[in-house]
Amino acid sequence: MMIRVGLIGAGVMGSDHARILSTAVSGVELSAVSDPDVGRMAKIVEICQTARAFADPLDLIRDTTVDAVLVASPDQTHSALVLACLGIEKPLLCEKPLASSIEECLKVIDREQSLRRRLVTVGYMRRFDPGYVEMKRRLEGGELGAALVMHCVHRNVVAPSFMTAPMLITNSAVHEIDIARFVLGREVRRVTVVTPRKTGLANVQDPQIVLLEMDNGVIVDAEIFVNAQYGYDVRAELVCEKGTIALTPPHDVTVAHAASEGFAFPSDWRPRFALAYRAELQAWAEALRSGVPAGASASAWDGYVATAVAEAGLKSLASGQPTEVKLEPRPALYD
Ligand code: ISE
Repeated sequence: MMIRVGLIGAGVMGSDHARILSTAVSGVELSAVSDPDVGRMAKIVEICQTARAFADPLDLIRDTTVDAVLVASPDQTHSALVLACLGIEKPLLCEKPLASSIEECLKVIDREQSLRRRLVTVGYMRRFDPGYVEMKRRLEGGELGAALVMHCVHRNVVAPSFMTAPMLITNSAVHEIDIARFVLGREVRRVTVVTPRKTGLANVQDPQIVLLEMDNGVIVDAEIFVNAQYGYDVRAELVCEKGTIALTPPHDVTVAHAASEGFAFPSDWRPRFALAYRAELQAWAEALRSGVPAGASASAWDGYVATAVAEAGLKSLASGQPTEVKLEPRPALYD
């Protein structure tokens, strides 16, 4: 039997998820959609005719034809929708970030713990990107020795007009925070945000360098540059004792033309992480069927940690000082 998914949010990510769910993921069908914009909802129903439109997302969550919920609405709405799902014990995948504050994340964790089972998955999709998966595998294989430094680059073409300086951390750098924890298998103990000369092509402080000090001394430096103009470009190189492991920019062909040779950068994260989004949603579909969360996927705990590290980053951005990360004890549910 198909698992019926209700989608909340039909913007950039929501409509991409709808497309992937209805064309590339087995075992699920999109049965409902909710978005304040009626036109956007209609577009989803057009491409996915099994979906019924709901004006109120809470009605969608409660509807008995919805077995699981995919939350892809604006960041500040996430935690209330997640709590509404947990209130009736409905499993969900919430786009990153889980919530906008540590307190809201902890409410989700408390609620999930009281249910004694994991119903929340957070959409940190890079955990399913073949490059990062291979980086983690090679590190754990041990042939390169211990990890020492991780260099990361996160560049967007142009940021939307509502992007503020703190959002470079809460909206973009959270991916670097999550993937560094995932690949290295360690927690972040201190964050420092350094602000280089600002680009003249944006009004906010852009770029920013986010330095993460892991609890075993590994340093992660992440350049976050959301108005880089030339293309969507995510890089990572892990420097180990006996060698390095670097992502190769994914592209199908290299074109030689007009005295140069190269490949095109995508314009945003959807094509760059297409395989990751698809694998993440397929893993979620299988987890919904089996009731066992996918090993690689981010839990509510991972969502909380990313937000806690990001909050330390915000303090460092404001003060210019290194800022300690203080985490709550990890509940057994997330072991
Ligand atoms: C966006 O919200 C995403 O999640 C993308 O993956 C990220 O690269 C981008 O910087 C964010 O704004």
